[in-house]
Amino acid sequence: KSNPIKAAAEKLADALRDVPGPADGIPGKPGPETPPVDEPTEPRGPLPPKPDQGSPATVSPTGQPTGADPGDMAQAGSYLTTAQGTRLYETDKSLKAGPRGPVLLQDHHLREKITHFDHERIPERVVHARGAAAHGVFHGYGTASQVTKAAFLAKDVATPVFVRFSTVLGSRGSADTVRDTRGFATKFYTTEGVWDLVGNNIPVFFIQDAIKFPDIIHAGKPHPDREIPQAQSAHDTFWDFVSLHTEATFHALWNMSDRGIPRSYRMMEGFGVHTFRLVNAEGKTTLVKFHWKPKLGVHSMVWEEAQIANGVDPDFHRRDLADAIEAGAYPQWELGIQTFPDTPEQMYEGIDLLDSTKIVPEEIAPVQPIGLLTLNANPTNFFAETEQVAFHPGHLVPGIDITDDPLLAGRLFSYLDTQITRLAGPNFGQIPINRTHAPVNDMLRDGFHQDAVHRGVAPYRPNSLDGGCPFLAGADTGAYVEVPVEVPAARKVRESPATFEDHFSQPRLFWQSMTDVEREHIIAAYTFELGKCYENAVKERQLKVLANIDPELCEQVATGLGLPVPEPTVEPTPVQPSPALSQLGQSWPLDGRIIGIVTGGGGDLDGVRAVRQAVLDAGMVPLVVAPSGGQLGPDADPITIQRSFATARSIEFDALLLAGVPGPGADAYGARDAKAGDESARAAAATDPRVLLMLSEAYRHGKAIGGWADADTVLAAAGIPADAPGVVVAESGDAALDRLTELLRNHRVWERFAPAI
Ligand code: HDE
Repeated sequence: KSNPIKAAAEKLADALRDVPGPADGIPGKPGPETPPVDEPTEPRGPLPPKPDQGSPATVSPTGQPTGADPGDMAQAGSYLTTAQGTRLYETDKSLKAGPRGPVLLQDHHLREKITHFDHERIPERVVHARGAAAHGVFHGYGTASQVTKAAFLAKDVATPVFVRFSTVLGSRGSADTVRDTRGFATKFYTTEGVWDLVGNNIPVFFIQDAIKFPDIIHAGKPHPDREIPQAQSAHDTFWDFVSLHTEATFHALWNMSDRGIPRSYRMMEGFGVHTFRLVNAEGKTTLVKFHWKPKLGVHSMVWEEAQIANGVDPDFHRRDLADAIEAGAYPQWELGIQTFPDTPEQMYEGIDLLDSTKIVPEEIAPVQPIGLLTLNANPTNFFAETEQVAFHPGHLVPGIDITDDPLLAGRLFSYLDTQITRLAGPNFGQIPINRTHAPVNDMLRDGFHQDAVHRGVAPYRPNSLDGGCPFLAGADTGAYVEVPVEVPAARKVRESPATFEDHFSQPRLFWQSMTDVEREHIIAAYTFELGKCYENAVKERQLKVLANIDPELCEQVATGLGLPVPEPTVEPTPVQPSPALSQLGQSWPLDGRIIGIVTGGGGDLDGVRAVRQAVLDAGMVPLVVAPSGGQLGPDADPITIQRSFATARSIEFDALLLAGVPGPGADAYGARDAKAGDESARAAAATDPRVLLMLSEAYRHGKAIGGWADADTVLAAAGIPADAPGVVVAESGDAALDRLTELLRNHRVWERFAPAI
């Protein structure tokens, strides 16, 4: 008697024999019947916009033309409708039983409107919650083709990108200019799939093993009882952890240096931190570290400036990025790699390449440029793009592979995991900003927020019912094939390599690479941060850590804290300084730098006009500051005032130009403070106290100050010697600007900062 199950199995086996044979999971080895390379389906295109709900074009806050067609605005359709498209006749009043009666539960529009609003927010990122982003393009130089087969790095290939910068510790609404690490995450929409380079502006990390991530973040975030302080490391729990966990020493030192308070996202370096493994067309592998080098140089704020900015303009970095892009000052970075031979030890010149608390100095492994990133468009909608973008170090393309860095291993798990909560389910890859530009042909199905309408009946392999599709690729048809790295036989242990135990030689190297003024800033930063701690035990323990970095650093901070100077506990090994780590000593382009042109409203308006044009011609941004808003000069040829004395503050400007400050408006403010017969009071009376504050801050913060006409009177009133470093009073606005521009190329007038040691 025939067995029906056996008969069915034989029938299935017959059917499968006819299915074109894929490579069947043997990496790099296409099967004999591999189908043609043509993709079986079209790439997933963007969803069509809903009727009357196209994406709104960017609206310029400064009224610059954006080319936006009013018909494109989400708000511009002819009639207001419900989410279901039913037209509405009223949206301001609920449905009631009579004008004074109770609101009726049956008001479907009220319920829909409020319910949707109730669910507008999604959880913020558990770290890096505060960010700003931009679109751009990446051009490969082709110089990496020797070491990687990644198609987007080939010469002249242009790849769209989306970059999100962020702080780490603060909530979504926290201030931008806090002392913190900055995220620098880039999504490359390559033809071979998405590659995410999820990096930071600091090349090392607090921990060597991902299992410590919840610890460092719990220590850095606000205290769980009162939820303070927000977006700061200057508190007991952070320094408690860092002082106990000395592998965090180097990252904390970078944070205490000027790198912790960047002037702009446009002026930061970026680092992939971990060592990655590249593989070329011949299968040869190379270990690399990724670097982003900003064309504008690496620049920072000074601490007082950053603190003022937190209050005066908490969106300082977000605004700076958006304004620069809108003004056409497109920020650019070169992507570079340090390359190391892929030896079994994975060491370079004694430095463990799997230890993310170590750098490889550029002097011993130069950064070789491999492409250029240009950010040239602001996001259209913050939520849709900046908030919903999902980066993941495991988004890799052929030619780029990972190493066994234990910090990276945990990240490869964490990003997808957290995004499933943050973006409510596993389908966030379908959100427009996250969509790959390569064809998608997966067998992932269903789940929350599934937007695709998948056809067919066989989302599984092997299948015969949907023609056996889709097939597997091989290495020669673009498959991502992991490098078959040897894994040495080993015992299963919870241990780190012995090389991970050196926590102080690289902090020492960093300290010794700093100039005097940078060291002064570091001392001030530790003194401030530890001074904000309450527990003496924490401060004393951190001073012991500093003693192991440098005795002078430790002594200065201890003096500032009023605590005894401890002895080092570790025998210092000699280190070779790395001048590349210093931010000083070079001259840089000035694109998008902001010059405040301060005028009392009277005086040399033609000079103001000329200098404003000269600033624009130099690719910088002039902001005219006057006693009140509105315009200066005749209606026929007005000068628009961008900032009044009430809205201007020094932190917004990279340099100041004084164009005849004492004027009718200024007198009105200053006169009340004048005392008869007092020379300096008379001078102060000629000038608004807010201008004097602006000048003294700019002076303290090492900013170039120039002027013409009666600028020296104003400077004298502010207590600034006209012959002080970086102060120029010239015959005309143009002459003053010329000299100011030269000073600005060094970012700050460094001579103004007294060396502490
Ligand atoms: Fe992240 N990190 N991270 N991180 N990280 C996240 O992913 C994590 C680390 C970095 O603009 C989270 O989607 C672990 C190093 C950036 O959307 C989360 C560890 C570096 C961003 C996460 C690290 C980074 C994140 C939170 C220790 C530099 C913002 C939200 C092993 C190389 C990306 C999210 C954006 C975000 C985990 C350490 C960079 C929780 C477990 C080292 C730039 O998944």
